[in-house]
Amino acid sequence: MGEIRVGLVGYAFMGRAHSNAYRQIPFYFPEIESKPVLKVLCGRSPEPLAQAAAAMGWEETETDFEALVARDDIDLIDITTPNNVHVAMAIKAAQAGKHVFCEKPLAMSLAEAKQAQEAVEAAGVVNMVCHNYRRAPAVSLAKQMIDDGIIGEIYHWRSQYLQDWLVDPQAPAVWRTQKAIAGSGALGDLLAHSIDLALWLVGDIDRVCCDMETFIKERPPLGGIDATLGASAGAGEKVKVDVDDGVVALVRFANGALGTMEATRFAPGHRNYNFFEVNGSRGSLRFNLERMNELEYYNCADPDGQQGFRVIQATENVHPFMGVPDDGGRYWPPGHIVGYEHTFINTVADLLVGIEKGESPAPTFADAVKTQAVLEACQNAAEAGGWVQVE
Ligand code: SOE
Repeated sequence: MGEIRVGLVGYAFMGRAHSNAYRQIPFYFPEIESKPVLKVLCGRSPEPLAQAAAAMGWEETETDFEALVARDDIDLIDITTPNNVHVAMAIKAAQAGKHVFCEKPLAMSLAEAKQAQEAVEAAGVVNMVCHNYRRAPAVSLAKQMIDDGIIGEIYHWRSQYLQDWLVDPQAPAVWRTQKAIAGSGALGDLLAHSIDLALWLVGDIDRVCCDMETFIKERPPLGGIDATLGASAGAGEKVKVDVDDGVVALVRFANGALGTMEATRFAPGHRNYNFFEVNGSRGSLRFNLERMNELEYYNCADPDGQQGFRVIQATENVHPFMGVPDDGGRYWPPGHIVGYEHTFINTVADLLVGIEKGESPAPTFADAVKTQAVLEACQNAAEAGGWVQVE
């Protein structure tokens, strides 16, 4: 039985989600031979870093990323930092021969994403980007049903990724509102998820038309880990917001399907409404993260008078990530639902198996370059106005 010794960079929201996922693997995926070892937690500030490492069960801490990637007792570097350092870290990790797992979006630009892809492929290391929603059981079920032709030829993709955490003008500036750190706003943070799912479920995207807006152009500075934001702002001064608050896009897929997408942090009442619907010649599928265990399915072949969207609760042993050889269920018996954290556990499980096999699980860095190409086309279309071809 091997070990996969992990060096995790970052210990905020995604750092916690990834740490929990590694810890849960032996519990829910006992069949995975290589056990993840929470070896080193890396961050900038020694005191909060030490507290996080103790709380989450990391063996050691490191404030020097270069020292981390130089260690010969680390097999996997997991990057959960803000977006502007993803690629620099991924390249250094790959060049040091480490497998690389990186939070979305992979990069700040298409050119940068390609550099990351080149580095991991040249180094021959396993690489993956954490688009966790693919591995919500109901979403993976949608993928199976689409691939099995259950809804036939696809005509439409329709997605909405709606949050509301910035609609208050007094909500302070954070790194996700700063272009120099995040690269973009709702576009790279939320639409990236929808684009990844659209590419996976429907296929390549040929061209886009897009518009976006920054509704609130300056915000109060924040303390804490975002204290650097607005550091230059004097007392009472505000921090400029230079990323999009909301984005809408029209999409034409290479296979002829039509798509509409939107993502915003200004949809009061929607906390994390990651929704998509796919319409095909034989039926439709519909998913909403706020009802994560359910996939809605409309079958055109249902008898007249009995047609309607049915709700599949994706908690049976036959559903993706829910069954194991015995009848107890991977997590729980049927009907005992799972949550947001399980999308990360499932993702990390596939990553570890990929490392065991020497095969990069999707979405790989190459897949993420395609997402980055659509993001960049959206940015260009919003600036230029009109349709832009996806590189
Ligand atoms: C904030 O919008 C955020 O944490 C995103 O960064 C994540 O990718 C998304 O899964 C939840 O919301």
